[in-house]
Amino acid sequence: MDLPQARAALQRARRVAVLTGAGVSAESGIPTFRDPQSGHWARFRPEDLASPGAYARDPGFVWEWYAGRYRDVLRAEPNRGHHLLAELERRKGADFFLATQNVDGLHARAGSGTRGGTLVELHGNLITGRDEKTGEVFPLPEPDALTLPPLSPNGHRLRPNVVWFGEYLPEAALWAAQRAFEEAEVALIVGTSGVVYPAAGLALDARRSGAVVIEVNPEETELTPLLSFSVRDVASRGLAALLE
Ligand code: BJW
Repeated sequence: MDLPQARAALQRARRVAVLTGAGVSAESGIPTFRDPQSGHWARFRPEDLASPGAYARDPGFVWEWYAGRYRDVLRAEPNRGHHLLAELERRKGADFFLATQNVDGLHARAGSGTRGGTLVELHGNLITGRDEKTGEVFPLPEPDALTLPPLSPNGHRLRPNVVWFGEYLPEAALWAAQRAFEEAEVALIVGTSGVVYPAAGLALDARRSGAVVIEVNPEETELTPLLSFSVRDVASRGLAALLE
């Protein structure tokens, strides 16, 4: 498959499913996880921060990291890649499904999920916290008013409302995504290294069900050999090449 064929398949498709990862937000200035220079995991070990064990050992340290990232994402703006995906949703309507692994809320701020299709956050988000005892989700106070650890209106401690290693993804979101990727005619896999499961498995579900699966990523990934076609470019330009 070549670029004109990939573009034509996307244009023709009624049902489109998209999986995004940290690379989509790189052009908004948000670090990815696994970039060897600027990625989060270049500075920290995942098990020291993004795991239930780390939080149990040192909730203050873990909260400091999440509060800093919360501040950073509120200062960031959605980029052209986010906006192009919102535009694709407008074109496809109810048959458009976007599953993001990102916790930065930038797809929602670009309008995804409000143009007739569906947006799900597979790994939660940075702008809410979850009551440690009841599981209820609450918006976090503005960064300037945030004291750590934040407390829920019930007086219990809030934990970051994200999915750590070894934790289950939100069930309804994952099921809806699995169904959308199995039913999609075209799936786009944008800005993810494709190493974290079950999210990465969505690309494989779609491929197994016969979809055309197109990757947009400046680098080769673990998924590349299994997909139909790869646009080797950053999200903004790669998506523009497919959509415009
Ligand atoms: C650009 C770009 C530009 C740069 N434009 N692109 C099956 C097989 C093997 C392991 C497992 C398995 N099933 C489950 C597991 C275990 C584990 C896992 O997958 N481990 C692997 C790493 C080995 N998964 C889990 O634990 C999951 N839970 C689960 O499976 O529950 C069931 C269970 C329960 C109990 C026991 C066992 C199973 C949960 C995973 C949660 C992941 N959480 C994190 C942190 C979220 C909170 C936070 O933000 O702090 O999610 S980890 C981190 O990785 C984050 C991301 O969402 C996720 C994916 O990363 P992403 O987005 O792909 O970023 P990068 O940095 O990896 O890649 C960026 C890409 O962008 C690169 O390719 C660049 O080239 C590209 N790029 N600039 C476009 N401008």
